[in-house]
Amino acid sequence: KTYTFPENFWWGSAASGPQTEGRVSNDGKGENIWDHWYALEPEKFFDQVGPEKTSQVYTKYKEDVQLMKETGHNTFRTSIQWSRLIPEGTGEINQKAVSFYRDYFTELLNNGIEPFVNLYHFDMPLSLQEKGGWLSRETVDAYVSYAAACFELFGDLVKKWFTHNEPIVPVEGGYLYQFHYPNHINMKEAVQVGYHENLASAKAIKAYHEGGHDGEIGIILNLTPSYPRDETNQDDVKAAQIADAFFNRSFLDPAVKGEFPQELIEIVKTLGIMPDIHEGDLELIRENTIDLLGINYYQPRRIKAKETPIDHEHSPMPDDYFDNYDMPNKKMNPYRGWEIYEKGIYDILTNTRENYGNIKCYISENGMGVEGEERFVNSEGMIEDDYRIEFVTDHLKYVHQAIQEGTNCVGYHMWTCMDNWSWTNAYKNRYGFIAVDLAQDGKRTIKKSGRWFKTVSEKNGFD
Ligand code: BGP
Repeated sequence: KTYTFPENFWWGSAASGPQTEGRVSNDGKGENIWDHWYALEPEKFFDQVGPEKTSQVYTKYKEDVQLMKETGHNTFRTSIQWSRLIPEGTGEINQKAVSFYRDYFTELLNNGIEPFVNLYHFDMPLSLQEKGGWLSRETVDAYVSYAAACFELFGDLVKKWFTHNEPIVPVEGGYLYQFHYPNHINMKEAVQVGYHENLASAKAIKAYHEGGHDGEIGIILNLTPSYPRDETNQDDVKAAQIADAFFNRSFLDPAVKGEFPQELIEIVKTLGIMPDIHEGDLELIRENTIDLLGINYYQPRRIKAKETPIDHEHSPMPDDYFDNYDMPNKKMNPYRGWEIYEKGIYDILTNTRENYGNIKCYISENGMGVEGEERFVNSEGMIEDDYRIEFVTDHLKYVHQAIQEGTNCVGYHMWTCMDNWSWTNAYKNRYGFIAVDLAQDGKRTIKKSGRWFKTVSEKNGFD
């Protein structure tokens, strides 16, 4: 069977500024929460490799763009680091950052690679976090000014914009489950943060559309389909729906439909933790929805009904409404501890077609992190990552099927282009098409998957 994708399909990969650029204070960059947290508690971070030592894209981007070309990229996503462009979060613009991003995006365009640019990838400028970060309405205003500055400064080069990458993750990591700074556990704060991220996104979309720019703007969401343990058990089904409302629909519904899910509003009201909503906010969210949806997919969620009744006496958590179900015999990526379930990508795409007006979308992240890839190096010095080729192929087959059935999916980006620094894993798990040797000043070598991806992109599919 031949799998051929629609004409002009976007083939490429995704990365982010904080994970790739490197060097905390280089050329006027301000501190963000990751620079700060690492300096404060380095023992929290795997191998004590911090965000300053990433893949050094800041100085190596020209070489990297050539490697993207050699691996068949026609598109590539990264993010602007807010703290590089506006070191204090508000106010003065760092002209060196303007030159860097303009040169980087121009280099991509000159090599036939369209830059997709995300505005926020978990990297709150420290000075804004000190005033409350996403808890504070001031941050929403600061973010909208930052977004508008980006559209003005780079809008001639960039035609695909995204307001956030995985906005649920700062909510979960920073305010519920303690894997992002500020490391709180507080459901009321979590709700306020999520609300402000949604509001900030809608306001940036409004600014983009009103600014008369000739591109598209969207949001990138990590969608985790929630499967009930037993589809015939109403309690399991209900629990899975609530998990879906918390983790997917909390951003998907406002982004595409302009409204929050009713179940979520009811829960938040019952708990007495409604966010601070100003007059006009909800209309603004309703009227400023996305043009384009980025879908990150790694793993599904397996859910069962709670065995103990909900107890609101202690501080509430989303998990008061469902339990995670440890399904036996599931396929796992042991290095990341994530389930591999390829059909999940098809279920997400079918859902966007059936329930979200078949919104234009693309797969903005999907990939496999593996530890110790050096052991797969062959005599020519190339990592033979057949498992990654298999992982991507298996997911692409389901993407292809969804497209055949009418889903408006226009591209696929793997996470990631070249091995990069990750939030709490540092360089433990490697995800790239291209290997980075930290011991040899970040020397790059294309892996087998990178060579394979070029053939896929050239043929616009595979056999
Ligand atoms: C996504 C993030 C990426 C990236 C990826 C891999 O959630 O958008 O930034 O890090 O996951 O996850 P990890 O690096 O945690 O293994």
